[in-house]
Amino acid sequence: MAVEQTYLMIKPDAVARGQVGRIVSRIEDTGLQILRMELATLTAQQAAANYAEHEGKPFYEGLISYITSGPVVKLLVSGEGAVAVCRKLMGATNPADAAPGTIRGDFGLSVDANVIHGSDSVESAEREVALFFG
Ligand code: IDP
Ligand code: MG
Repeated sequence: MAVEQTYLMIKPDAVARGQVGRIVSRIEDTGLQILRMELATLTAQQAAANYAEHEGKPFYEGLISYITSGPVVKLLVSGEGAVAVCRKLMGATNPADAAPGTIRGDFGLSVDANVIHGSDSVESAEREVALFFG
């Protein structure tokens, strides 16, 4: 495996519930390095660019309004196999299917309030890092 960068984002529901510290601890516990971390509210344009692959799906409009509904924590994370390590740490998209010990399994409420976003490939990570950290 190679050293990779990935983009993670703690979503508005988890920020509102005060779960940022515990989630960041889990990311640090992997041994990956946090290079940047920032609280911000996404613009509609950033949200649409991040979720372009889902445009037209029944949950798309709700997803855009949810992800722009309040502050998120944007993270740039680096290390060996960072993309896959973080996807494993996050757990399945639907918290009901996510294993205990994963972030979504332990903190997630529903498929639309599922706590955390993480890039799904090195290519997506490059695009998302450029989008959110320029
Ligand atoms: P991922 O976040 O695990 O990569 P994706 O399939 O890329 O999952 O979906 C992006 C986001 O869209 C999910 O994290 C979730 O917030 C939302 N989402 C996905 N599928 C559904 C659904 O069936 N209903 C509501 N929201 C969904
Ligand atoms: Mg995805």
